[in-house]
Amino acid sequence: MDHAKFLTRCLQLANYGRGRTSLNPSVGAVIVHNGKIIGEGYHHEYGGPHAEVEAINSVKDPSLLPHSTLYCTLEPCAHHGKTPPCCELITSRSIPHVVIGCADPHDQVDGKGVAHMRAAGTKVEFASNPKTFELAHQSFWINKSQNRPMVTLKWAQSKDGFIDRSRAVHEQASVVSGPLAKIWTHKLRSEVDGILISSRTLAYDRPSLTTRLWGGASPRPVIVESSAHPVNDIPTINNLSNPFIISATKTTEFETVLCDPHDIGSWLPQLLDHQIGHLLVEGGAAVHQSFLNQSVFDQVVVYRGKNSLGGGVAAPVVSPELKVERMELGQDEIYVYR
Ligand code: AOF
Ligand code: ZN
Repeated sequence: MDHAKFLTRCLQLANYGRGRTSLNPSVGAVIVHNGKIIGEGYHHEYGGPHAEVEAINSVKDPSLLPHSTLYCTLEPCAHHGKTPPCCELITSRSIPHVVIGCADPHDQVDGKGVAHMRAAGTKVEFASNPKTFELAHQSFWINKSQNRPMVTLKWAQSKDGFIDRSRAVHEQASVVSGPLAKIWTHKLRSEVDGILISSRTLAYDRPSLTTRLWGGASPRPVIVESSAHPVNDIPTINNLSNPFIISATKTTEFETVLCDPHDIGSWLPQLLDHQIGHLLVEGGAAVHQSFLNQSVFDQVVVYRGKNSLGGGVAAPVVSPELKVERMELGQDEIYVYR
């Protein structure tokens, strides 16, 4: 059977939900009869129907279900959460064969979906490469296993390793990477739930932190406030939609986590309570370096531009032990470290 082909289609479908489902996983499912896809679905939003429900409901001729195979990226759920258990829907519709990308680490599922289906006589198989599917659901796995958001660090550096020249706050930032890298960043933003910068970067770069060059919702801005750059003194805070402040003191009307901002482990898990399952950190260099030093990151995306700056703010240092993938994007190179 073409398990790989249909599971790949499930991954494509899962990608449509990415950035919209946290803290739930972004799952895709297809239903196949006689080698043809007769139903497809994905989890669209937190609290909404699961992928399997969408796929089953999309089948035009339900009499084919007892002769079909259901493929899905994640083990069908076994619990009553915001929606009823998918494994019971599958057995009630007499679907005889299910192929799963990877298990669900949620403690109320974790093998119970598979056990229910097998007990009902359903043939249940797993993909030969579950790691691929765990990676597709990486933020969900990290949320469940480490009780914190997934963290992606991202910056652009010049050919000679600087993220900016040294400059005054009113001067424009140096342009380090090209226009395609900017679009790629907005795509990345559309896939996450929160975007973090320091109040220093807010003052110096005046970013809007949106997905305006790509589709999808903009992530929630998270500002780490330092006493040298109080948020109240930075007028561009008002350009951000519903910012969330990490600070030692409550200095604004915005929602604030009171903590020691330098101790990342003390406040990061609290972002889960605000539906931030995947956090993109966009700088500056000191914030990136703290995440690196405290080993709180899952992925690092570095753009390397074609021009040199000859000096300025040095780029953070990534451990040479991490695994790296290299891509080219227009005039820039992209390195993804894990
Ligand atoms: C599936 N298919 O498409 C997704 C699943 O509160 P609920 O009912 O939405 O349940 C959320 C949990 O269900 C979530 O934590 C995860 O274990 C599982 N997500 N399961 O069978 C899906 N999104
Ligand atoms: Zn489900």
